Amino acid sequence: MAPILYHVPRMISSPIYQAMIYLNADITVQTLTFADLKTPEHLARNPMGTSPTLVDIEYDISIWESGAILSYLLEEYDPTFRLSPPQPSAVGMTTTNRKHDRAIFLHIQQYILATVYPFMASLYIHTLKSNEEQDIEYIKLSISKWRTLFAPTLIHFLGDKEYFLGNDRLTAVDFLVAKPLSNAKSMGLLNEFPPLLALFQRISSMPSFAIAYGESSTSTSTPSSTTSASSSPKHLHQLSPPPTKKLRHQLRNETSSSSTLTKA
Ligand SMILES: N[C@@H](CCC(=O)N[C@@H](CS)C(=O)NCC(=O)O)C(=O)O
Repeated sequence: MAPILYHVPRMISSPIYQAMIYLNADITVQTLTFADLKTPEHLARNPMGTSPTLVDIEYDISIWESGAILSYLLEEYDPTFRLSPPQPSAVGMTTTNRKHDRAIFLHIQQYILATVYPFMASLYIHTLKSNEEQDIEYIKLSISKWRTLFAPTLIHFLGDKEYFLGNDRLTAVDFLVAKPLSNAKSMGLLNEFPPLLALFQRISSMPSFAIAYGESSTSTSTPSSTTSASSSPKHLHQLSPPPTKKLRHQLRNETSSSSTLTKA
């Protein structure tokens, strides 16, 4: 039985789901609502009551930290390193560049998941409160930190490249950063940083983004629906509603262009 990724659209499970769609990974995605996260059923899987959670009954696995889930899924479903640089210890992988790329990848992954995303998510959630409940000083300070520290640091990592690891070198950290960048965009804080805006546009224009973030008419935004990260025909019938012909075509292009990237 395929592992199940418990997912809430637009949350930090979304970039993981997007990466799995890109890899055409054979996993099942169970879409939950926020309320579902606090049910006894979900709390039994994940005592924190959060998204994402990954369950693989066959191996007695129930894990619920996004960094661990992403790393685990990449190890399982990206054996040819399409979305992450190989571990330097992998057979035949000993060059200095490979060590450098792997270290940079891990560093950016951790920076996004442990530092940028929690900061951005709490600011964003705070701005959804009523005016009376908002702490204006907290908002001002956070916006200033975004402008002077977080955004410039991400731009420093990106340099003048298309993606963090290089031009034509999309990796999972580019998917990850789209989550905090989408919050920044919603708050009107992204357009002033053109390199980040351009990266966000590259990721959010992919058909897999609409599915993973629940923005497509073909998405799994229906509460508690089950779908698959794989777009292969054997799974299409599981999608509810099924992808349109156009989206199926776009997804096929995305996964086949990802194969091309692998070979580059
Ligand atoms: N450190 C966890 C945090 C997960 C987390 O807080 N997820 C949010 C969605 S982005 C959530 O489930 N919030 C619901 C809640 O905290 O009640 C991770 O990175 O997976």
